[in-house]
Amino acid sequence: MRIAHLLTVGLFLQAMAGAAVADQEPPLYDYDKPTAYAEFINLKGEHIGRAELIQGPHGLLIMLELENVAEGSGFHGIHIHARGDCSLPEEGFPRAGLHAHGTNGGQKHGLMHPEGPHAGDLPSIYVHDGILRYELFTTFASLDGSVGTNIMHPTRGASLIIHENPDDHYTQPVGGAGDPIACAEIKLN
Ligand SMILES: [Cu+2]
Repeated sequence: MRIAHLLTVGLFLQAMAGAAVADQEPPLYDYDKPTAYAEFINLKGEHIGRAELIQGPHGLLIMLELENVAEGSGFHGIHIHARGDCSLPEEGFPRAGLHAHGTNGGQKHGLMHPEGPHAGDLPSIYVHDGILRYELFTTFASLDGSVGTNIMHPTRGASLIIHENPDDHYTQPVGGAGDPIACAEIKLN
């Protein structure tokens, strides 16, 4: 009887503690910074996934979730390009522009180039059987100019481009990454 009573009190206290934690749980990020999203399409114009972009106090987090990116597995270059225009997919997104760069970014392409990098340069991604789940982080670009270059040009916008080959982070103009295979216009929430 007594043990049962203690158990009941214990469960009740546990429930109260759980409720209190839930009530007081702070938001994931308790600062006022912009967020954005980007829907990827392939060269056929088909939707293949999404990126969530969150501006933090030290840089930009880019969370990628994609399927049917490419046949098989391998590394692919990915960059922030200087125009938010993924039209003409069958022509390789010619309106997405060059890599985003700015006064505080380098003038040459490549994370490993002494005169680089462009603000839009990023580490390459590895796609496994066409699928990608990955988080990228950059201090060279931001959604508001608070860290590195503001990629969200008021009229041109910006896009994320995935290339057919890996980026060697040095060769001009795109690190040998080849043609684009997917594009996503970055849109502020
Ligand atoms: Cu690129």
